[in-house]
Amino acid sequence: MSNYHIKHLEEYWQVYRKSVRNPENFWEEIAEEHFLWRKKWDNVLSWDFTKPEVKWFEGATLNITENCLDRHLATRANKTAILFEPNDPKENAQHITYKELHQRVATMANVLREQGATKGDRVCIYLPMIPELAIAVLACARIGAVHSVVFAGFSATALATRINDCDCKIVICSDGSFRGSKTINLKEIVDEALESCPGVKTNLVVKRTGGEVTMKEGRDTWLQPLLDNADTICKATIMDAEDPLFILYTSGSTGKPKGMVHTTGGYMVYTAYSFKNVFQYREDDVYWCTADIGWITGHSYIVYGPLCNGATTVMFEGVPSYPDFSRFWQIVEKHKVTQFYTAPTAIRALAKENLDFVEKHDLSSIKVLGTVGEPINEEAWHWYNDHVGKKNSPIVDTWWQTETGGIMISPIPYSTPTIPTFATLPLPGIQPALMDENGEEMKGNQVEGRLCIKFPWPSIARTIYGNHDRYRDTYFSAFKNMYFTGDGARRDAVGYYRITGRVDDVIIVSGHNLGTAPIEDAINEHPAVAESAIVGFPHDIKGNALYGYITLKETGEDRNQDNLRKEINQLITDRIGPIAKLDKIQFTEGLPKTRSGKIMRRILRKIASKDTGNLGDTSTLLNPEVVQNILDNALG
Ligand code: 6R9
Repeated sequence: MSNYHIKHLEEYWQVYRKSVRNPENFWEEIAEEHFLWRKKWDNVLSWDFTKPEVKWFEGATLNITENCLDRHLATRANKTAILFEPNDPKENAQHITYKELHQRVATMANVLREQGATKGDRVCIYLPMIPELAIAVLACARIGAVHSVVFAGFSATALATRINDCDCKIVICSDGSFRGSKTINLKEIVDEALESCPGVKTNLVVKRTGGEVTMKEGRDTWLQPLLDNADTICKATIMDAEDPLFILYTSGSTGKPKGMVHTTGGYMVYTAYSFKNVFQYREDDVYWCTADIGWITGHSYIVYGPLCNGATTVMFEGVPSYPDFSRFWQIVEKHKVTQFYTAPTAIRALAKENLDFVEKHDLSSIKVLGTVGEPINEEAWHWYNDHVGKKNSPIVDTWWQTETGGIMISPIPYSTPTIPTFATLPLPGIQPALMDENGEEMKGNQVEGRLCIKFPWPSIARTIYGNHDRYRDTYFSAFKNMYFTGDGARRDAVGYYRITGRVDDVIIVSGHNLGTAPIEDAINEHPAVAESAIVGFPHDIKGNALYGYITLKETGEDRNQDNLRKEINQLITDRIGPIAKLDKIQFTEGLPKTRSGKIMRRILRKIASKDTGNLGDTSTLLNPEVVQNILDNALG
């Protein structure tokens, strides 16, 4: 069908206009022709952004793994589904065919069933980037259990919070993980987390590193012996289109992480459709997304989107710098990767290294390059375009969010002209709006405002687990009848979108969303700390890094500031993870506050960014004198 695979700009516009004129018809046609449903829907869409409530394909039943696996068996049984590239280049890559993947998923699903998991139960997955991670995700989906994958770089405290928030009874983890030259004892982190998770009855452990672990009697079980004894056929549990498929946590600007809930039917249709179009995926391609499955990018564009299309999807366990900075390019050459999807922070890190690392590899297989996670700066864009794409492969700058489930604004390669730093045009079915400060939509071009979406799309998250009020307050209350993204954007003279960055207290560091509040909470736990405020400042590689302004309690005792800095960063590492560590810590006499007691982050942001020419009016502050003191002692 023509509107599944867009081939030129004219066609894009035709499809786009159709998708906006009649969204229900548009998505119904796609859902009908390209997926396997056990039963078709009674109603394509019902929605109300004030409640908010969105339902796609109501009444339909399906199992997403039948779409990712079973239906490919007739034509693609021996095609590689997952191409696993280990951390150590000396270890062999694994080509897992659709037939084998189908079997391994079924086997793991049977183990989960034996352990008592049933439809609707939450299962926490804390695994490195090894095949078992994708298999565990799909095994949950097979039996209708809701997976909650927690990125295996999160600390024990962060893991425990996520396990408890959605009340997981089963955890799947590994003994350890390999990352570059390091071996990390993940099991130890899980043990610590589970001390504060009384609800967890079963912890299934995958053996990866062979490192020493302690197994807690009655709770911890090695997975492999269970797999060896399980049946390799597993009947899929039939799910309603609106049954939850997974929960994935994302940072908010305040409070605890938000467990975004995605449902089955709409998520499947949208991720498969967007995957095929944004990457112009063709049958013999080898597609590689370097994200971790612990993030939404990995869920949608390593696992579900590619597998729904019968694609070969690469899973890489390691890091771009090991054994040296040519690792990515060596893998591209080795497996003849055709689509390569990564984050600006990785591009910037690689661009800093000797060009030789890129140039010594044959990258001619590449047809499409992608970026995601944060705004890409012009320099990084050009480096990617010149040295990886050889000016010959379009770059898709894909803007989207954990909450949106799939890519929202992106060029269609070989159709949409690309412009550095522009995500360009909305995908079919996506209706963006830019809002001004008075809550009015800004029509026409050459405008800049807050980015909202005014009509539901199939993969929008349906709620925050256990807190629908927070879902409404966060996304649907800033602007009437709109989904508010938290980002700012500009629409240029021809209608292309450029994302300008977050307009709330979320800071994106190396592509990871970090809320300021949880980091400040961690810092404030330190007995010497009175108060703290975190802001982002531009960083060559990470995009943003964190700058902390910290006031200490007046105890009369003189603490060594370097030791304090170390202790504070250790606290952050323990509570959240090393990704949230502060690059700079300035001890201050006070924090600038408004008369209502709110910290004026705007001023702190400017000082951290060395943009001190115009701090704006500080005279209305409660304590204007602290500003000069902070300026005098600002860190270079
Ligand atoms: C997919 C993902 C979402 C936030 C989002 C925005 C930023 C993502 C971007 C981008 C500019 C892009 N973001 N892609 N900003 N250009 N191409 O990253 O999800 O981790 O939830 O982050 O990331 O600020 O609001 P998530």
